[in-house]
Amino acid sequence: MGINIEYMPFSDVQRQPQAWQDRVLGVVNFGETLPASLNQHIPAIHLNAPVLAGERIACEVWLSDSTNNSKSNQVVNGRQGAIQYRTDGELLFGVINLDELAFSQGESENSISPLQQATESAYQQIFALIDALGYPHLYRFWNYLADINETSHGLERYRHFNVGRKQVLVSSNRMAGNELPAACALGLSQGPLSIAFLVGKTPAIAIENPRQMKAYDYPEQYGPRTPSFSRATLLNDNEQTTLFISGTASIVGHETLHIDDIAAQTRETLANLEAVIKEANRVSKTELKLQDSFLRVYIRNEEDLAIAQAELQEYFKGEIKATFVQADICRSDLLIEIETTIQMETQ
Ligand code: 3EB
Repeated sequence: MGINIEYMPFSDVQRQPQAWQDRVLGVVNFGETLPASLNQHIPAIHLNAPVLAGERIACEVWLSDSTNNSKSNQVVNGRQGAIQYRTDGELLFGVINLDELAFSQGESENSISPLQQATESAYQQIFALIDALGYPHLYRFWNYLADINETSHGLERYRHFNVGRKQVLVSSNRMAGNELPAACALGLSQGPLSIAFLVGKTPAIAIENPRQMKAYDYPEQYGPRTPSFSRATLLNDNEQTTLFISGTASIVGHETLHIDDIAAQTRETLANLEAVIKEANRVSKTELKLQDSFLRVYIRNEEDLAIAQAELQEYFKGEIKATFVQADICRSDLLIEIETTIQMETQ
């Protein structure tokens, strides 16, 4: 068993042979134009965000690894409520899109915000599904919502999202221990609450970053409920180690460093990525490297692109494999956030 990740233009997904498409668990795609119809059974989230560079690899495809036939891994399609998913006997990839408007009925001054309700509904549906199907372990969650830094109902929308997410994690007993997934949470200019998730039957190991406070321990200045995610999760099987690294930014301890300085935020983010990889290697006795991995780089302001690219070129000393996407980072003083997944074969 295992998992493969491929990066390509979305239009190439449909051009792949049927046998390849049958192995796809799910798709995370960026771009301003909604692609024409995909194989309707493939779970996909399309994030309506401008791709500033790296368009040719803006679609991330998660595949069930068929090279290992120690277990039968027929990919099966499913739908439950608003969730569309695929499973392969070991992994489950799902997507859910919820329109906040559906939660705005009967709204009053002191009612729970539609975004918090939508978040609770999404996470409740996800956990009900994965617990019922027996894929209870959380590896990686992608969260996208409109206007993440705007205030409504007296609170920043990212914080409404955090309240809803944590509420459901607590009530499903997932805040105890180190069960939290790697994650990202980004703001787009419009669109529904869109969540993709990768979960499975085997427990993952939660990895924290020694340079950073655990996000779920952040002080209250960042909101009434803490952001519930691990800095990374590590998944081991016999053949393969996969490190899912959360959105990583210029935060040391709990504080944002280098306000208004894109170059310095980029360097600090790279230092944080190095630190979390080093910690994962220490824990799992692996030699995972940032070099050669595919990066997704979220940039708040398009005009910062060239400086961020220059810093990354300097660090990687050569061609970088990165998709740069314009999106709002969940703290308004963060200008850049980088996420990646690193894999290596274990002999
Ligand atoms: C941070 O380190 C930056 O709320 O799921 C990064 C990754 C961030 C995931 C989330 C937030 C999330 O706090 C923001």
